[in-house]
Amino acid sequence: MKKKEFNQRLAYLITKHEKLVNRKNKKLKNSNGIYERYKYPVLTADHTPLQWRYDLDYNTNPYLMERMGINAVFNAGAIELNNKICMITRVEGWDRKSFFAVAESSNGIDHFRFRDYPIVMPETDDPDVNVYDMRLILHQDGWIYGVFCTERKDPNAPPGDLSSAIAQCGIARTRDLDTWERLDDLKTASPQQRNCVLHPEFVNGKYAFYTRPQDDFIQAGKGGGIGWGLADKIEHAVIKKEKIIDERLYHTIKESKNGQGPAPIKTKEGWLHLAHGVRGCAAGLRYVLYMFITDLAHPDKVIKKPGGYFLAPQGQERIGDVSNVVFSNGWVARKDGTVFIYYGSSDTRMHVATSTIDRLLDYVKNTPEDGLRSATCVEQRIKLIQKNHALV
Ligand code: M1P
Repeated sequence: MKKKEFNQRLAYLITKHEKLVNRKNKKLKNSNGIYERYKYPVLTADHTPLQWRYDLDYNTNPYLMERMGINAVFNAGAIELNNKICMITRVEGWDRKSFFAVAESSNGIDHFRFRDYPIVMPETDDPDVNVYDMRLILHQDGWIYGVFCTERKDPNAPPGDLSSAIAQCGIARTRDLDTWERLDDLKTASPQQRNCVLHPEFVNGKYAFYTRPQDDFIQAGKGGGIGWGLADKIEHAVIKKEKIIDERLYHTIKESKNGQGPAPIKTKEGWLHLAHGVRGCAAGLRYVLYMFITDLAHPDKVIKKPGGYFLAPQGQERIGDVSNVVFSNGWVARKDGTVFIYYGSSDTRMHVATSTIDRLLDYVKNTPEDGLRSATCVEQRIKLIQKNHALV
């Protein structure tokens, strides 16, 4: 490629990238009353800076090739910091390795821009092979914690098995999202842990964790459910006793597995939780989001759990690297009561939905629980229909 052509292509790439990052998002009109969805994803692989993907030097990359492409940007933790909504995204390179990177926006629905460099996450003595799905928690102790999944090859996998992995909960802390102090991984009795989340407040003077014990990397086995346990300290966190507070259930949206989403939001009426539920079907696993609320004084006690899903993949959200998936590990409640719900779709991109604390409380308090049987569900629906017929 001639230098002139190189420069023209580079100018085109820069303009295209800036246009994408500066694109205004549009609230969709067909809301279900619980939240609003938006027309465009808030982050995609194409939002990552060109400097991360291209070698921009004509001498070493005369064809202006994408040297180190990005495959996907998804499953982001979120926090409000210095009047900005910050997401720590799971960025996955063409080489299938995930890493963390901060993207920020002033309004939370568009103009998300990545900081110049990805996060350099320190390792423990047992290096991570892959890290992903960070939950961001501003804890009562003053630190911002990043709690994430760290994955390593299963040392006991039979020869030839290059897929078996061990997932555990990595813990790191920061003040600015740039510089991180890595702590020991969480210790529990479970062979596999994913979707672990630190509760934002001390409980009985201890650090409290939501966990997801599993027998196997993919399958819950005899395990599964959203677990709960306390650790005396965060520096070398150990959970000696783990109990299930939200179990998997037959013929529900969380039949195969489930997991806590972001850290719960504190409200006057309890802790609002967002989680994901998984069921198997002929098309594979289907991931949807659901909500529940726990007691203010006892965050491990579920007081209301609406039946069914809160948000399921729709339209283009249904298609991606791992199709039929929505997954959330980040949301932000603003002082004015607005809630930004961030969710990844099909392990490919990030979206936002907006709601308010009042609406979400109404949803969790007044949506009937899962009837668990067709007959009970029809009863619930007939009650609603009769009530409506009396009105109109
Ligand atoms: O591929 C779907 C999701 O699978 C995992 O979630 P879970 O542990 O509940 O099965 C995670 O790897 C998640 O990142 C991914 O979106």
